[in-house]
Amino acid sequence: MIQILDSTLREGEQTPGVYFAPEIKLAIAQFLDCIGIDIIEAGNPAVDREIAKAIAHIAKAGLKAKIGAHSLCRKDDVKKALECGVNFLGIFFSVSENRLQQDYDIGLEKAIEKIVEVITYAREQQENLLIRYTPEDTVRSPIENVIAAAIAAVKAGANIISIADTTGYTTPFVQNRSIAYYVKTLKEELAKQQLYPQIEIHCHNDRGLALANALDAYNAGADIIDVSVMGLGERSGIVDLAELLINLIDIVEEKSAWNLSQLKELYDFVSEHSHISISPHHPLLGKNAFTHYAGVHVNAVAKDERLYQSLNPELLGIKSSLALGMQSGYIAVKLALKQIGREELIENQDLVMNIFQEIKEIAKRGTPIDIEQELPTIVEHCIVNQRVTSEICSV
Ligand code: HCA
Ligand code: CU
Repeated sequence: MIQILDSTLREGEQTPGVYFAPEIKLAIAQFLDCIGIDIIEAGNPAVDREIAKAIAHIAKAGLKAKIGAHSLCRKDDVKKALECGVNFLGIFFSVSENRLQQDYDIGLEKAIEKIVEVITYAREQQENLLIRYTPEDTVRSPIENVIAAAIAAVKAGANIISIADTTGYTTPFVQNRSIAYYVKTLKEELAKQQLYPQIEIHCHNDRGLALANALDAYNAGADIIDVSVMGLGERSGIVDLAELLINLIDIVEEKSAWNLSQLKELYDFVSEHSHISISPHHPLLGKNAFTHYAGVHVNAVAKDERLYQSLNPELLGIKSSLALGMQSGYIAVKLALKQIGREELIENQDLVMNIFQEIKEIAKRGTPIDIEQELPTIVEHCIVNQRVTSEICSV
């Protein structure tokens, strides 16, 4: 069964401007646990003392999920991470030629020595620790370097190797540039050495392909997929948790693995505390995700929602809705009147037509018309107008 690692608290907090206070982090972790997330990457304790404390707090909260810390490939940092009481540790160190030369100024051999030294140290500290090694920027690194580093890391005690598409470079179907190629090659090469670590993937969204790449990797046999709430993360972020789960439930065998009904509350909570709004057309959780608007659509869904919905919003505890505006048909006005409890007006054809015309005029301001807030006023206005018109006519 595929496992999900959520990194809202680590990668997500690397979104410019985002800061989650420790109690907010704990609440997010509790939501994630409730949804059925397997691993919660809670932060890098070396960044700040407060982050270390928040991780320790989450690690003690008695959640079912594994709680992870992120760490540079340094013994000191690993020590700090383990002091937080985590049962998962992610260590990253790139073996790309550019990084080795321009940043670290060492050769591959030295790099591998360092990786082995730090992983061995972590393993010595904690026998049952899940250790992940990530050759950062994996997919722009020579595959031979990645294989050599991965073999050495697993021999030193790593349980998981993560393929990081750090810059959102991969693209499905392109030979040697797809994440699937990395998943398959790494699995094959490690198996040749009788090594069978789990393979994780971490896809950035720079080209808008994070989700497509994650599904490509799943198809190629990845064991763990990294996500974050709202896809938060550096630059364009990573795979969006809700978008991944809704796609996986159609293809994984154990369909009841995740409790999707918690997603809406979690997304609203993270949106509020990250001060980043959820775009109206965000799949599943955007305001418009289950809202029908144009006349033809509304007429059809009034008979059966499935005519314009392939997803059931009830899975998320959401109800589908209706929007009013320039594209609306006459039927939408009747349905909206029902919605605000003015069903008795539906028989008044002239009034409904007037409301319909007024809605079209208001729509020209170019912002949504709120049915609950605005329609009652529009209705009253049209009733008054109708009365005045009929009085003038009767004089
Ligand atoms: C980072 C980079 C990282 C690391 C992923 C990992 C990436 O922000 O430190 O350690 O598995 O995208 O490569 O997020
Ligand atoms: Cu990343």
